[in-house]
Order: sequence, then structure tokens, then C-alpha cells
Amino acid sequence: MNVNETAKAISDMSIRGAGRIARAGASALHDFASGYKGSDMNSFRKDLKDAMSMILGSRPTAVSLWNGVQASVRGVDEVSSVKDAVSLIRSNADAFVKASEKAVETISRIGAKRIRDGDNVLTHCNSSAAIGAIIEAHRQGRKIKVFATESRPWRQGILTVNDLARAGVDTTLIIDSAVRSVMDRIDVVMVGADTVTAQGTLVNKIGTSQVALAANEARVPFVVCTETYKFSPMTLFGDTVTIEERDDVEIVRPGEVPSSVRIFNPVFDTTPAKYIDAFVTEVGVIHPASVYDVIIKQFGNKIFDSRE
Ligand code: RUB
Repeated sequence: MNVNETAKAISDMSIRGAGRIARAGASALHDFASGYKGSDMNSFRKDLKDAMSMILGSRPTAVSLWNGVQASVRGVDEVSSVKDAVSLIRSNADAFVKASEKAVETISRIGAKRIRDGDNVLTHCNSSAAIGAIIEAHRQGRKIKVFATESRPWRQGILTVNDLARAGVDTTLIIDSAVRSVMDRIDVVMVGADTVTAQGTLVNKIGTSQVALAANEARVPFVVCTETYKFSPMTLFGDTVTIEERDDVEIVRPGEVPSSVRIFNPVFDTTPAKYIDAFVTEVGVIHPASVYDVIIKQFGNKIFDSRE
């Protein structure tokens, strides 16, 4: 898929979920490089910058997209020919996609250990990392029941219950406002992440923080399954995470409410570190206070102090 098509598919949510959009962004840069015709390095750099901006502009919240794009172009500044730049981007992007898929597999294996035989698990939205862990626990023979929220307004919960039912998991769909009602039956909450800040704050699908509050009040462990490329290096430097707001029409039909009524449709929310028991990552299970160290270790001298 070319850069324009990918950016459009990400912004209209045909491709969605933080891991998937990161892989799509990297793959689009791979295809951009593969199809590049010119040989002038200055033009290449400019065209690459435009391609990167287009991909990065497609959804603002998930840092996975930024990290996937940065990983794909790493080292390009140091090469002097288009041929070398093309081959570098192709191999970087391939490596990112492969590592990203491998990370989800590892997280599934590690995360499954947090689910015991007989557990009732609650999940929110549609996270491939969280679903991977749940399905792995089921595959290993643990008898589990899963409650999945509908996740208004896009109803990603429908995808989740389909994924789980297809894998043979005992699955119950609930509306978002039923979370508190079922919480006393839940043994562990497992969700994914769009972005994790250096301070251990989780940014994930709108409603996640309410789930975390309800879990905290009921003393239910709240576990986040996340690849480390969802950790945000720029939050080390004080950058805040932009919370995407989407169109009114996702919430109300035209004419359904008076035009004087304002509609607020934030897509993600933030859950403070104190409500999070563990981040399950491909480098192991870590406490929110350790996110900072992992960012330093993973990104090292490649840390950028802004998105530019
Ligand atoms: C999806 C969402 C998911 C995370 C993690 O939101 O909030 O929990 O992206 O998903 P949207 P994954 O549907 O708006 O993209 O674990 O698959 O990366």
C-alpha cells in the first residue's frame, strides 16, 4: 500500500490498533523506498520527509506510529546515495515489522502467566497484545471466562468477542457502562496501550481509565500488555500526548440533538501509573516506575527531544 493509501486507511480506521498502525506505517515507508525512481539524494530526503509527515499526521495519539516510522528511517541521514537509503529503509522497515510481530507473541506468552485457571478476565476495546495473552492462557488449557466491553462509539469490542470466540474462549460482551457491575466477578483486567509515558501513565482507548478506577476500587489487578515501542521517548522531555478527538457523527446522527448541543468525542484517555499493577512487555513484566529505565535502555542515544 502506498503512503497516501496507508495514511487514509489509518485515519479512517480501516487500519487501527497501535501495533497494526505502526506496522502499516513502516510497511508504507518500505514501499515508498522500493518504488522510488529518482537518484538525487536531496529530492529523496525531501520526498521521504513528506512521506513521513503524511504517515505521522494520520493519527496523533499512538507513539507506536512515530517509533515505527523512526525505526524505519534510522541511519538514512548517514548514507549518501538513494540506492543505499532505499536498501536501508527496506531492511529497517522489515526488521521493525518482524520484531513487532515477535513482540506480540512474546507478550502473549508472558501475559498468559498472569491468568490463572478459573479466572474471569475483563478486557476493553480491541488490543492484539491483550487478546494474544488471553488466547494463549486458553490454549494452555486454563478454564477462563472473558468479559469484553463494547467500546463505544466504534464498537471494537465486537472485533474482540469475534477474536475470542473464534479461538474457543468463553466470552461475554458487555456495554461499557456495565464494567462496574461485573467487576466483583473479575480476577484480572487486561488491556493494551496506545502510548505509555516515561512516568508510567497509560494512554489507551477512551474508558480505560474508568475500568482502571473500578478495578482499583474492587482490588482487581490491572495489567497492560504493551510492546516497548509504545513507550514514548518524547515524554521524557516533557512533551504531552495529544488525545485524538473525532467527528460528532461517530456519536450522534444528523438532527438527533439540537445544534446548540456540543459534542465531545475524545478517542483515548489517560490512566495514572498508580492504577496500573504491571506492564507486560516483550522485555518482561515491569512496574510503571520502571518505564523510564526501559525507555533509556531501548532508545538510548536515539532519543529525540521533540517530534520534529
Ligand atoms: C485501539 C486501542 C487498543 C490499543 C492497543 O484503539 O485503544 O487498546 O491500540 O492495541 P483504536 P494493540 O481502535 O482507536 O485504534 O495491542 O492491538 O496494539
